[in-house]
Amino acid sequence: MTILDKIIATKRQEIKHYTTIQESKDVFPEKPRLTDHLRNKNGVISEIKRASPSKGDIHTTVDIVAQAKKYEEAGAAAISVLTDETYFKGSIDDLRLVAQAVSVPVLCKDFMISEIQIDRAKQAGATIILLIVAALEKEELEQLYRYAKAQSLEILVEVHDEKEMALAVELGAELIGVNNRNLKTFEVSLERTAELAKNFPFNSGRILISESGLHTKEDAQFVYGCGASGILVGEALMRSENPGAWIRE
Ligand code: IGP
Repeated sequence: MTILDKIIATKRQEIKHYTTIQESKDVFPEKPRLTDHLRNKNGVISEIKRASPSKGDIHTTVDIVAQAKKYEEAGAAAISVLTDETYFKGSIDDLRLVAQAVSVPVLCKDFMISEIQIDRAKQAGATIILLIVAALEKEELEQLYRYAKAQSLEILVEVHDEKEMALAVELGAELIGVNNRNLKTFEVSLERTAELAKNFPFNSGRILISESGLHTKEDAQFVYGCGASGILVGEALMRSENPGAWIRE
């Protein structure tokens, strides 16, 4: 059993207890679309990541609102919030707090397998959701994609190889993320982005985002050089004394 299988099995149990609030009094500042931003210029999707199965605790006690504001002030294109509790020590309340505090697009980073998770993400103020191709059957992927689209959410479709990329393209995904980390083995290589950029349909208006394992300015330049318009960075920002400077560079 891979770690991804384990996470999905846990998720199936967790979602049985999920409920959505019918009427919410939460107020969220208006947010632009990430797709529009990245069509015009490159950008950093900055992540709030307290812990992970591959790295253990990263920064569990972080003041997430302060961290999110640092990201926003530095010009982050979007903020990603890990909401998985069991493996990443995040929560849907983390997402809500961030979405209330900032005016940049907010990505609910979780392992989506059911529509109720999409409802919850939206109610907590997310404007983007993640769909991981490796975690879903084709029919589930299509169904969740359609569902999120109907809610006017933006959808980041995450892939790791050519076969998954072909599925994402067929789906009509505009935001396609190449995860440099293999969620089954934890192996990280920026060559994933280089490889998958070779046949990427840039000319049909698709946007390539390089995710994970980016630690330095050189790493960022390497994947931008491959054609990525966006980068998704978690650990490096969470460990940085000055995440704003990292983003500005
Ligand atoms: C960030 P990193 O190596 O910068 O901390 O990675 C982000 O790409 C990573 O958290 C991630 C992720 C995921 C986490 C990418 N896809 C899917 C959980 C589920």
